[in-house]
Amino acid sequence: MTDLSVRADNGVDQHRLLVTELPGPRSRELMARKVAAVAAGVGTTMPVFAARAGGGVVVDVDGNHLIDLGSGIAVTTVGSSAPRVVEAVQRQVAAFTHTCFMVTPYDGYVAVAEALNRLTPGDHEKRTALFNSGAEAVENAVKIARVATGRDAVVVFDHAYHGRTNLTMAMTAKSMPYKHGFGPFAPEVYRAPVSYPFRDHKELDGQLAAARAIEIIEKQVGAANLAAVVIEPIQGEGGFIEPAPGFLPALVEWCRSNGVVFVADEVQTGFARTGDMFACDHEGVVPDLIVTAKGIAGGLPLSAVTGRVELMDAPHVGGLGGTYGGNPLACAAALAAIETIEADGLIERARQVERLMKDRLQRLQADDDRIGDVRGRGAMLAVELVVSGTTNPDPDLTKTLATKAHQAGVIVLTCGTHGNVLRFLPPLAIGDDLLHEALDVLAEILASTR
Ligand code: PLZ
Repeated sequence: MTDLSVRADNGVDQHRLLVTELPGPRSRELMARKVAAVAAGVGTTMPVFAARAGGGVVVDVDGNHLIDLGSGIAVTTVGSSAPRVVEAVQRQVAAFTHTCFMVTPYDGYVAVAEALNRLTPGDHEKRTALFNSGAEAVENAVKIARVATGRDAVVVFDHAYHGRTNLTMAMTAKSMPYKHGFGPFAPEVYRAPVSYPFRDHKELDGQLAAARAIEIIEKQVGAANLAAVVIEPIQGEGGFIEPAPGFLPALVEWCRSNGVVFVADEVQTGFARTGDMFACDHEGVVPDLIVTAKGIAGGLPLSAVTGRVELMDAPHVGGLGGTYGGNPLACAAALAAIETIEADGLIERARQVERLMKDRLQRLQADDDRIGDVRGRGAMLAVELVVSGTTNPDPDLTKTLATKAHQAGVIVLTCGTHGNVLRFLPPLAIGDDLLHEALDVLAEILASTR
């Protein structure tokens, strides 16, 4: 029995409740206005408009309460109305909204830089620069690596996702919908094979997968031309692909001995999401530069590049920046989000979410050979769906399951190069009962599609 007395701090009842069909009449009306006013290229996962959100629930404009297993794509890790974030932003908005850090700086920016220098992997001397979006931070990491090394080339991986700007489109692997028709793309971006345990030969362990990538890099790019290797420690949009143990450490070692900057794109994996503060921590990987965004600021737009002082200080004064980068509201939110992660033990909470969800997903898998793989870490988990008795991707089933989950009031997202991965990214403010209920819904839907 769900405890209806449980409420998020902003009063949102923590239970699933459907008072209309989904989408309800108000959402339909708003969707008609959206179609008439918003560019068609900006799609939506669900045709349901949000009114409030908190804890593990999004309330729509018709009063339906949806269980949130998406966190607005891994952003609201501390919750979508985390009390410390709300309070800090309210205090800051009353003080001032913007001066531009490049004009008259303010302490919030410096404090976020100090926090990132302290929290990111490695105890070397670091510096940080702040930006607005994940893509913008990835671009800046490449700028920094290029100026520091005097080299041009950048290596990324199969299934990678790094953003939608011109350079990051070149770095992103998947054509549709991210790149199709939007070229020409930035030059000097090369792609290497990643480690994908579910689809690689069983003998291809992390070391061998790294050796395969390194051989291609050496032959097709040449270490002497290579500024940076950029990789998501667990790939996000590409399918929640967790490389075999040893893959990332071997790549780092090769980068170190060849003067290549190793850049971890932790935009999706960062800030307690994977059961470590950063996914790199899992294997003790120390990136030269780390790119963060999403979970950093409880929903306000902020991103960062943090790294070795000698790399970060390579660009000339005035070479890095932007009008809004490190906006005071976003910095206040980030400091409050970081405090929430540390004070509320959210890293441990992510590990609890993993234990609860993985156990149930693995039990579903034991009875259903369409679940080819259950994977991920912390509150970044996924199932890869395949045609029964094969490893062939089943994007149609994935789409059907997602749509049925949405209609039942559970927000889930899909991902993967083949669109056959159902991913789960609950906010860490969600309760166990809601996780169980969402998994009950998933189990029913799986049974109904057999
Ligand atoms: N790097 C690893 O996951 C953003 C994209 C959703 P921005 N992922 C969600 C979509 O369809 O646009 C992402 C990421 C990784 C970079 C980015 C880009 O971050 O803040 O969206 O620019």
